[in-house]
Amino acid sequence: MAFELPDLPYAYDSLGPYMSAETLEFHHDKHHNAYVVNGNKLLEESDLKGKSLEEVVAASYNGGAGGGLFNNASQHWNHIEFWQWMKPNGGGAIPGELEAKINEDLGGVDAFKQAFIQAGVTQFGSGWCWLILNNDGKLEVTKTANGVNPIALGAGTALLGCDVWEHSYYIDYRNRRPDYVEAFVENLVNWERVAEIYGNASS
Ligand code: MN3
Repeated sequence: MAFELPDLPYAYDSLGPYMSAETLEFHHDKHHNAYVVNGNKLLEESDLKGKSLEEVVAASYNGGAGGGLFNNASQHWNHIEFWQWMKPNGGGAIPGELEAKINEDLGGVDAFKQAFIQAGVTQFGSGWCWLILNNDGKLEVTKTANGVNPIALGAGTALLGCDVWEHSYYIDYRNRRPDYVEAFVENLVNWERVAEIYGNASS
């Protein structure tokens, strides 16, 4: 099954002032599209053609030895989710059941936000910070390098992820990655989407 670039689920100019139309045009139309185009070339030459995207990500990671196919497939998956993890007028209240779980496992919403921002800020170089439901059924804040994600690591379910590659924030925030991750958590996250993934993963 060939990879396909999904449309953004909102207008390019609808996430301002926290993420500009220019950032979304480059990030979605150029960067994400390149993962799709390059991934399809590599998929065509691989024996994973016909597998689901999740299966391609897991199989091509190969214990960390994954090459071009893994990098492009994982970044394709990461970005499909990333667009849906944001919405216009995002942030705000976290749906009750998820908020209770955050309070129980992570010491409260403020502590979660601090940990998530810290993970994004301390990811050296390109990568992602995550809120995952781990294999023990506990919430956990993690970070990964480059395109590595919880599917590759078999680390549980990704409930939320923030792209901390420079292409995600440099137009709007220059070198101020902490300000970007804070704006993501406070003003961009689509918590209904996060709660939906949590509900599916925990039921
Ligand atoms: Mn990106």
